[in-house]
Amino acid sequence: MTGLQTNHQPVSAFTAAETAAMDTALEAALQGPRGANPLVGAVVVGPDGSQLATGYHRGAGTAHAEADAIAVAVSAGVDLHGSTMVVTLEPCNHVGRTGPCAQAIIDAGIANVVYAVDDPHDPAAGGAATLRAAGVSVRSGLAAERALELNRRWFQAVDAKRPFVTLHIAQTMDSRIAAEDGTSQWISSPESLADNHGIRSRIDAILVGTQTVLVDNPRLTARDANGDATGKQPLRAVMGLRDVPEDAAVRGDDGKVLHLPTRDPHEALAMLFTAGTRHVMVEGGSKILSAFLGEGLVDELIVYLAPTLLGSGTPALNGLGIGTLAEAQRWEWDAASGGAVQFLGRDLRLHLLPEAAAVPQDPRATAQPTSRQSASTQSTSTDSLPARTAAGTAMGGY
Ligand code: AOF
Ligand code: ZN
Repeated sequence: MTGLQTNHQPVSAFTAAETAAMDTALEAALQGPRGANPLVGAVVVGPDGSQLATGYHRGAGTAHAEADAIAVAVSAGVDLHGSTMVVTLEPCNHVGRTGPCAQAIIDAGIANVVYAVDDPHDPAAGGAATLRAAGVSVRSGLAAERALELNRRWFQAVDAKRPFVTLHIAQTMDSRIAAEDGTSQWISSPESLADNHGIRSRIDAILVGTQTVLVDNPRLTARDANGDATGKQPLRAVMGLRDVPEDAAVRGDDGKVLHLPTRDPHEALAMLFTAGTRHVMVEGGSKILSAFLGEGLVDELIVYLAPTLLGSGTPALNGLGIGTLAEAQRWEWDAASGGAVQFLGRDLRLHLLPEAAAVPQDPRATAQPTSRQSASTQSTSTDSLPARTAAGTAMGGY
C-alpha cells in the first residue's frame, strides 16, 4: 500500500479538456477484462485540449493503458511533446510483465500527467514520484470516486492480499448444473465453452472441489475449438479434504496441479496467493460455488444460461445461509469485458459483480475526493453481506 494520498487537487485544478479526457479514459477502460490487473484507460491530450490518442489495458501480460495510448499516437505519427497523459490509475513504476509506464511517459516527452487514483499495489506504486523527479507535472484525484468504483473489487482483493475471484456457472434456465443421473456435458453451447476456455487461458488458476474431480473427472485445461491445449495453461487447483485420485485427469502431466486440503474458501485463496495466483476462476461444483458466494469472495460472476430445462438434478447452489429476502445477495450488471448480457450461440452470458453495500454517502466525498481511504472503507463493507458462519453451515464435504 502506498498509504494515504495527500496531494489530491481541488476539482478546479483540472481543465475542461482533462475532465473530458478522463471521461473517455474511464469509458475505454471498460473494454478490458477483469482479473489480476485493474481496468485502466488513458487518453493523451494535446496542448490545444484535443484528444490525440486513447488506450486501455487488455489484461495481465498485455500493454498497460498508457503504453497502449502512446503506441496509438506513435503509429499515427502524433508528436507527444508537451502533451498531457490523462489516466484512470497512477502510472506504474515497475518492470512487471510489461515495462514501467512512468518511464514510457518520460521517454515520450509528455509534460503533464493527470491520474485518478493511486496504485495500491506495492511493486507497481511510486510512478508519480518518478514522474515528478523527471520534471513531469503530476496532478491526481480527478474522478477519483468513479475510478475507485470502476475497480472496486480489484482494490478490495489487493487490500486483502488475495487473488481476484471470477466465479463461473454453466446452468440451465432452472439453475441446474447436472441432470439427475449426473450427466452435465454439455449444458452450455460450444460458443459458451469457447468463451470459458478463453478465460482459462488468461487466468492464473482454476479451482474446483474434490467432489467435482471424483464425479466429473475434468481436465481443467485451456483448449481451443479442436480440443488442443492452448499455450498458456492455468494452475489446476482442487480444494477439499479428500485425496485427489492418482489417475484423476486433473493431474495431467505438466505438474501444474495443486491440492488445497481445506474446505474454507478464505484458506484456499490464501494458499493460492502464496502459490503466486493473482486471478482464480472458481468452476464448481455447487458446494464450492455456494461457499465462495456465501463468503462474499466473488469479484466477478459469469453465468452461461442455456435455454434448457431439467426440472430436477443438481442445483447450481446449495444454500447461501439466507433465510429471508432482506438478506438476499444483490448483484449488479457489469458493463466491462464484453458487457453485461451477451448471446453466445443459443446461450446467454450474464456478467455481474456484487452490488456495493448501500452506505450513507458522505457529501464531502463527491464534492472533493480527498483520499483512497474513504472509498476503500466504503467498499470493504460490501463483503459483509453473508455471515461467514452461516455459509460454513451450508458446506459439506467437497
Ligand atoms: C498502469 N497501467 O494499464 C495497468 C497498471 O504484471 P504487470 O506488468 O501488468 O503489472 C500489473 C500491475 O500494474 C497491476 O497490479 C497494477 O498495480 C498495475 N496496473 N498500471 O500503469 C495499466 N493495468
Ligand atoms: Zn504501467
